[in-house]
Amino acid sequence: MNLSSNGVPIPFTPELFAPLRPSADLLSPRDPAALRRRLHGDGYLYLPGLLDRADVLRLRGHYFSLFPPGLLVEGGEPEDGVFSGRVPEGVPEYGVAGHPAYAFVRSAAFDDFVGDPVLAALASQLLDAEARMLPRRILRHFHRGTRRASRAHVDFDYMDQGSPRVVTFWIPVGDCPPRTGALVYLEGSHRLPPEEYEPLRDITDRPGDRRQICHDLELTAKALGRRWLWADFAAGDVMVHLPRIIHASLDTTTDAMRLSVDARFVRAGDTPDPRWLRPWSADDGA
Ligand SMILES: O=C(O)CCC(=O)C(=O)O
Repeated sequence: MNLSSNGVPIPFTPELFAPLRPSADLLSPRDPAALRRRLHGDGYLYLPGLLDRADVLRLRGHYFSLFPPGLLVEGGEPEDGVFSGRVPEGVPEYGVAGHPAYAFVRSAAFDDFVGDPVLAALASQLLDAEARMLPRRILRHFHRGTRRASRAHVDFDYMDQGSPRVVTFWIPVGDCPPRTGALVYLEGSHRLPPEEYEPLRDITDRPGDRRQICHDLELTAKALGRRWLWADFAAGDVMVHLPRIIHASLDTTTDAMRLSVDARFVRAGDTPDPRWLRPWSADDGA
């Protein structure tokens, strides 16, 4: 498997990669205390099939149907989201006002999807208190040819003006194997003191942004002596992670486009980072 992130190749070897541990067995029967223990032990919960696959694919189709003709391969169904190889002319920059993603995260269809009571109930169990979803919910859409992905980072560095008691739900909106641009997690990295990865921030393809850790995933794994945990995500799967686990995404190299949502919950009684109280747009600076 040829993998890269932000154009930097990373060999798919047992030295650098290992599978994520699935935790769906803790859902039925539901064992909230065991789920919390697993989340804090591993830094993440991988929950295959938590959502209804058909609902997820419907949302995928809804998003891709908002584009002018030309984005999808000729005769392709929006639910499949197969890229034609070109973005139609006139589509504004990704995620800003006028781009379909901007209206989409403000739409009733999106609200209904992320408002699924299954997600809120799980968030409350994991936070051990009534949970509140933060309004800044991010839609990420990548297609082949861009060599763009999320650099290694921890969520807390983007939301450090509020309660650190946050859980992130990452939801692939469509099947998302590694080559479609899946998320990968650095094993056990939620336990690392930030000073340990601080030096990696100097090795960056984006000088001036100290929030990301590194764009080179092989270097990050070797420097920190840990493997990247991966899965062959399918529509319906959900990842939950803690705000201090290092994660990143791989480049999309398949014809199928990568679409995902990330939504974050805090305890209803906690004070969240104020930058997360408005709907997302790609140019909001948060
Ligand atoms: O989807 C991605 O590429 C990044 C998502 C992410 O960092 C998150 O959900 O916290």
